Amino acid sequence: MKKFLLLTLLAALTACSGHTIVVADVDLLSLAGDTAGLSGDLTVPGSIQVYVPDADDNLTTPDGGYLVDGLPTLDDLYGFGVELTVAVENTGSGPLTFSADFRLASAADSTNIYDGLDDVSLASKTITLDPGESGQVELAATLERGDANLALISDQGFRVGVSLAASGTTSVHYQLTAFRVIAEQRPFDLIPPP
Ligand SMILES: [Ca+2]
Ligand SMILES: [Ca+2]
Repeated sequence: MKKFLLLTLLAALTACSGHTIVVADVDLLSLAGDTAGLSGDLTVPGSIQVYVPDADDNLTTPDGGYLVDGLPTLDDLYGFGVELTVAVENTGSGPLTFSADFRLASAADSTNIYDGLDDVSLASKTITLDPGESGQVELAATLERGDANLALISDQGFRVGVSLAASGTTSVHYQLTAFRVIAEQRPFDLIPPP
């Protein structure tokens, strides 16, 4: 009877193994907190770069970003995805160039997820805005099974953040309006080895 139940369970899981289940679905906007710099105003007589979510009380210094942990132990992650949107308004009287660069880093990369060591850029985009003009930067990226960058994600978790760069002779208001990361696993892969 026990064997029958096990076989039934295996059959059921095998049948749905083409699907994935979400093991992490994180809305950074609700978790990062008010001090993380999710919105702000910058004056750009030249260029300025800020790092969001801020983890060391200084927006202009790179840091460890946001640590997503508490994941189930995973041998082989099936997929990872991020969606990030920054609303931008050129609030000054000169031209503005604004760019965003999303980073994924290992949980251990606690001091700088923007230096290319133990971290990677998964998506970046640049827009230009005339005085008074508004726009948005939308970033999206997915990693599928077998992608070497998935090695950054472990049972210790992973880190995420975005660097925002503004240049021109104006001022800018920015606000992150979406920041969601998803990690997926196939149900069959969650069965522990015998
Ligand atoms: Ca910082
Ligand atoms: Ca690093």
